[in-house]
Amino acid sequence: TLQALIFDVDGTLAETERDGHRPAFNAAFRDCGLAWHWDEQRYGALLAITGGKERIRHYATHYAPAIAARPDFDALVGQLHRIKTAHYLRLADQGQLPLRPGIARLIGEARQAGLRLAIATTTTPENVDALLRANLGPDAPGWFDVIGAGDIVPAKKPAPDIYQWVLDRLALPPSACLAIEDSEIGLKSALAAGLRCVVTVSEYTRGQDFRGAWQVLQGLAGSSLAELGLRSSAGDCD
Ligand code: XBP
Ligand code: MG
Repeated sequence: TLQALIFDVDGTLAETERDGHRPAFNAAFRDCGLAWHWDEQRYGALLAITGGKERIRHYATHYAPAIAARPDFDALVGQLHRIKTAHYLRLADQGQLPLRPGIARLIGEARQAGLRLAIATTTTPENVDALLRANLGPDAPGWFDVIGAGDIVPAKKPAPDIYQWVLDRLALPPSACLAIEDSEIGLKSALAAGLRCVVTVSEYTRGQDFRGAWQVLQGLAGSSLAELGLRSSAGDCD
């Protein structure tokens, strides 16, 4: 039986990428005097690299090799990412990153039903905290038994490590949990950890390969908890 829901954050709880992370990265580049700008399309391609520091590092290596070769490059990546996080936190605190439709209701339903809640994300822990507080109130982070985020595991999604870390701390087998993800990379991570995974497709993940998903939905606005946990997807019946 279902005992816990494990949520991804970016793209799943909220559409944070295009108008949250992306402008925060661009503001950090500007603050550091770099003439880099990630437009919506470029950013979509860069989402293949999970983790903000990893994404900056990848971009510099390919498009600004002279900067990537500097002896202080690691320090620069760290600095850019700290500044980026500060910009993202400001956007979240200002309420500019609303939850996707149905998310608040689903979390409420799950709590009412006595399900445990957890988070498994590649983003920075402060970002998760700020997003939950801004949208659900100051107590919301405490509703989650386990928040697995950022660099707590070295291998980010699509590696299963973050889900395994969360499962360990929940002390539950994957069969007792349901993962909720928006991307192929996130789905792969959940599946590799042995989890069932519902996909709620987001603006940057339309058209990705969701084979293996328990269900693929365009959003969670119309889905009750019972439907999510119990109904198997049409894809499974092929
Ligand atoms: C989202 C990501 C993150 C954010 C950036 O993955 O790839 O890297 O874009 O976050 P998920 P940081 O949907 O699995 O959370 O800059 O804080 O790393
Ligand atoms: Mg995601």
